[in-house]
Amino acid sequence: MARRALITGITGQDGSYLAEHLLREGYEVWGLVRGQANPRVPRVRRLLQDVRLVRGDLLDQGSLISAVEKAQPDEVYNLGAISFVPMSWEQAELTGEVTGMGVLRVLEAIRVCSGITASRGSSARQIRFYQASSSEMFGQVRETPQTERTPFHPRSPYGVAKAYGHFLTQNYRESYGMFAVSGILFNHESPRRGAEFVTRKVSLGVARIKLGMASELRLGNLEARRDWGFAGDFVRAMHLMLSAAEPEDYVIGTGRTHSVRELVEAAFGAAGLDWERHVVCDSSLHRPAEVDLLCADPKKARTQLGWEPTVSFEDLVAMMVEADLRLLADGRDPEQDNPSWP
Ligand code: NDP
Ligand code: GDR
Repeated sequence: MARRALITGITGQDGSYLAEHLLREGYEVWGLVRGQANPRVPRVRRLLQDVRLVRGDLLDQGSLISAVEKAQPDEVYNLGAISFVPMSWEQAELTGEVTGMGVLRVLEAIRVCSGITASRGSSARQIRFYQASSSEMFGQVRETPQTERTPFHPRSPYGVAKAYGHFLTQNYRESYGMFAVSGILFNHESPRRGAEFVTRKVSLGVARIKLGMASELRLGNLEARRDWGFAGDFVRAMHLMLSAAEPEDYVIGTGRTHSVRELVEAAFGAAGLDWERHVVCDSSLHRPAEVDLLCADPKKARTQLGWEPTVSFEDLVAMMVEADLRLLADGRDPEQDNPSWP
């Protein structure tokens, strides 16, 4: 029998790459989709044809129990979240409910469906659980690079909600003996990245300027530094964590850090443009509290899981710029369509 995986956040960047990876590994893949007429659902149905969809919402406990009962998964990957950091100041309560309490609801759905209680631990056929934790939990970093042991100091309601989900996952592992792990993933990008995140905003901006559709690109803090990797590499790490002999948390990143300014230089350079003629710094895009520097130490993942990133920062930026040039040149809508979906 094929192993079965249930993915929340199937309509997002990571959900699509993870689904493709698990299908290649021979899994039966289920994806949780929400809403009455979610515009991203037809795209998933069209492009990830072998994925089975089940309705549910991270805000609704009963729907998650029903989804687990229906999919009967061996593995659950909780990727669903409000994931855009600036939105978490505007809708802090909703972010807490979806990104934080949503983790509790998925864990409870697994616990209830598995018949686990405080006095009766997990059964032989355990549902393994992966939580999408984030380097945003490190926030104002206490040390560089950041490891699994670096203390958290989140700087946004999003980071705080992720820290709650992280500790809760650890707590369910310790309280109930569940195989529940968190991947502390640093920024990872691709041509499928949402247009609100800085890498995709820049690659789309470069493509629009190159094709004469725009003349400027407005950005916020150019000095922030991030450890940017390729999403396709990072989803492999999620699967490796759930395939390991013991449930443990891992930092996943490349170990290299670049500023937003360096990202901009690389992206404009990839299209043969001079960024200083087009980029406008807009202080209204600065955040109430910024995360200045993130850089992973992925040694544990390398030595225990054998995980390595394969795409460099320079190749990632070039890949995204080329994909957006093709997308816009074909007259397609970046909000609806995506060049490298299968
Ligand atoms: P996206 O923003 O692309 O996707 C978020 C997903 O969450 C979407 O599928 C969205 O579905 C779903 N979602 C939102 N609200 C709900 C809800 N109430 N119930 C069910 N699903 C919901 O994120 P990514 O793919 O980039 O990231 C995946 C996960 O990894 C997220 O949890 C993110 O916080 C985390 N993460 C991401 C990193 C990155 O660099 N990409 C780094 C570290 C962590 P819908 O279409 O219905 O809106
Ligand atoms: P981040 O990603 O907040 O790190 O969260 P984002 O790409 O939004 O910002 C990265 C850095 O770029 C700076 N920046 C801008 N950001 C955006 N979005 N738009 C701009 O115009 C702009 N100008 C400068 C930001 O200030 C910031 O310092 C991502 C998300 O995927 C989270 O869900 C995930 O947990 C973390 O990565 C790890």
